[in-house]
Amino acid sequence: MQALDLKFNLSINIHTMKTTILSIAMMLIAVITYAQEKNKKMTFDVNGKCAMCKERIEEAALNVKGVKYANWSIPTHQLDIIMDERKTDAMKIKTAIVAVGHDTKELKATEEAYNSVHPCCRYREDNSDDGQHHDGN
Ligand SMILES: [Cu+2]
Repeated sequence: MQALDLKFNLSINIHTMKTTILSIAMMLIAVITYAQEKNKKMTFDVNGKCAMCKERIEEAALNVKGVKYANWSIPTHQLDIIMDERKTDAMKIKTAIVAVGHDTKELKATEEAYNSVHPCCRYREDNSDDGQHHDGN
């Protein structure tokens, strides 16, 4: 009789434990899903110079799955993004941007990618169109 009781209690405890672990896991998933925004806005610096750069940068960003909006400003070099955080992240977007030759703060374009941009877009050599950073007159 006692052995049966013990077995019974043990099976109940295992069942309770499983239920507890399951509810914790479900709560965690709910929290993570909630934290990921469908229309997450973000802004970061991207190097470039002209309207051609603008087109190239925005196209590269918009080609990333989950990016809904991309607008790069020529004078400020700021790229405004709206993205679905469940599908993409900032690093993926930056990777796509450096792949077409434009530097970001964290990631830099390879020499090869940089050389693929139009000669008038060579932002590394010439800062004449850059309104914010004057290295000297
Ligand atoms: Cu350009």
